[in-house]
Amino acid sequence: MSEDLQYEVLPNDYKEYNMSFKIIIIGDCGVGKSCLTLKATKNIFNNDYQPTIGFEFCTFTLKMKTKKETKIVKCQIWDTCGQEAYRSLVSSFYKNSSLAFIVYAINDKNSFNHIESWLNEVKYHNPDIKIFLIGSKADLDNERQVSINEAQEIVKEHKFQFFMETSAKTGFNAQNVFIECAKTLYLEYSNYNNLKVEENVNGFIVNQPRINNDKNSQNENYRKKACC
Ligand SMILES: Nc1nc2c(ncn2[C@@H]2O[C@H](COP(=O)(O)OP(=O)(O)OP(=O)(O)O)[C@@H](O)[C@H]2O)c(=O)[nH]1
Ligand SMILES: [Mg+2]
Repeated sequence: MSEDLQYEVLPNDYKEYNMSFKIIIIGDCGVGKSCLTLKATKNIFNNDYQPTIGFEFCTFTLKMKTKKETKIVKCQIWDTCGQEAYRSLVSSFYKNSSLAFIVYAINDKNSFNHIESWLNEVKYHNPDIKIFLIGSKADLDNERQVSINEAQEIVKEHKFQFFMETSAKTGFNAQNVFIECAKTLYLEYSNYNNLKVEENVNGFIVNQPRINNDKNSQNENYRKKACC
């Protein structure tokens, strides 16, 4: 199915969708979570640091086309603040998210060393969540403190779904990580089509589907979580 998958990024204000997923963006203060989101969704980059207070919300919508079907996939993106003081507020978002971006900056070894603590926190609240690792500020290669090899090792060790370096400043891979995220979730949950979930104009919401080995209970769980 993935070979024949084509996609088109839709405008920000596109309202309709068939599938909607919650994505949470976490990582230390100042690693560039908000800038990455802003670049990918609005093509804006700001050099000034304006720390996020609590969280910010935006969307990224893609039209997915295969030989079999066309579906609109909406990612609801929760861009969180890295400040310790807001940890308990942020953790309340983990539970209903399908995928998390853990972001570190390639020129900040500390932010890389904290990946495991972010991972433990998110997995504690949501063991089934998928994780993308993002190495931000790739334009600052001359200040690099984290090699691609080091990042790939941690990806292998923790079985993260995906890893990519990005730059909000140059736009390098900024949209690509969100496209990859929408594709990953679409491909995983398009397999549930045989459940014949009724769809209306707003589509259905796939909210933290749980994966387990029992196919029947997996399907049953999905039925409960899908709503029209
Ligand atoms: N050179 C460079 N600077 C960046 C990049 N992304 C972000 N920055 C800068 O890094 C600083 C912090 O960026 P933010 O996106 O606000 O960081 P954040 O992770 O959202 O921070 P909190 O909201 O406090 O958790 C800002 O001064 C940005 O201009 C990048 O890709 N390249
Ligand atoms: Mg921010």
